[in-house]
Amino acid sequence: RDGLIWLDGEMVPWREAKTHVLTHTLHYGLGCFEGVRAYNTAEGPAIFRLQEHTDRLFRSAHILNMKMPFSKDELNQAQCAAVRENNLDEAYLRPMVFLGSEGMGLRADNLQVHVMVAAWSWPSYMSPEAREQGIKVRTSSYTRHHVNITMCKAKANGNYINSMLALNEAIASGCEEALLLDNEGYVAEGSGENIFILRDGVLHTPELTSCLEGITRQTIIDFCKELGVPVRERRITRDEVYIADEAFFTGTAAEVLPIRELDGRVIGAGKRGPLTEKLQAMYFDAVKGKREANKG
Ligand code: AKG
Repeated sequence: RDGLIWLDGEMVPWREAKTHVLTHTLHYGLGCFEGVRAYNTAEGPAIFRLQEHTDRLFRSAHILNMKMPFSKDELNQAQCAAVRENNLDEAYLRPMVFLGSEGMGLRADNLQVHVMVAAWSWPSYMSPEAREQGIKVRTSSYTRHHVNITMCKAKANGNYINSMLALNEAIASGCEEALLLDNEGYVAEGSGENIFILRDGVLHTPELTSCLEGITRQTIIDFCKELGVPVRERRITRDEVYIADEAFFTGTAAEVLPIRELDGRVIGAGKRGPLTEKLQAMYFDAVKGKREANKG
């Protein structure tokens, strides 16, 4: 790949944006990141909800006790520069905060904190067919984060080990995504997505206990307020997903993704439902700058 990556305040060629094999985060996983998207709008590429993503990255670093060596403004500018200087119209951005290679062992107080922002073209996480027809999901045999094991309010690198175990298990069993339950057995989220279910005109989503404070999740809640669709944040059981009228995942990478089947049970009509379709359309209008929601 060619292009430039923002690393610790400078743009460096893609191939030279390297880190040492003794990088602390590579060994122990303490670090945090964001997934951000830029969409092409009438005024050129615009980063969707840039400030919200930067704010969450700083909250994650605070939770993990990593002292950010840059300001929020600098991080915003770095993300804009990563899109602009790589001449991208549409891009996926990956800011990441990680610890240096000054020492091994679990003590992290004397290690340098590094920050990088990469941007590349990642048009869709799922096929256009999946966006329309929905995906097949299985309930994972792995449990989602307990609030006092990994910190769910941080988008921490290490949290994604659990996600990858679950996703790879789901793929190995012929599904496209995993649904993870929390340590009490209630629905938490997908491997990298929040979940919503519609039942009798009310949209339900798990409360923010064992799932990420998703920025796309919040965007969907805001759209529902506009549409007059009631949203309840509460505990959901897996069998409620089986009997939902519609179900979908949300995330920066996955965008708005219908779920057509969970554990072999067809959900609703077994394809994208009308509310999912409406919210998907609102989402794509918003990210493409046709709606107020695009603050990027
Ligand atoms: C995103 O939605 O951007 C995420 O960070 C989820 C993880 C991934 O799919 O890379």
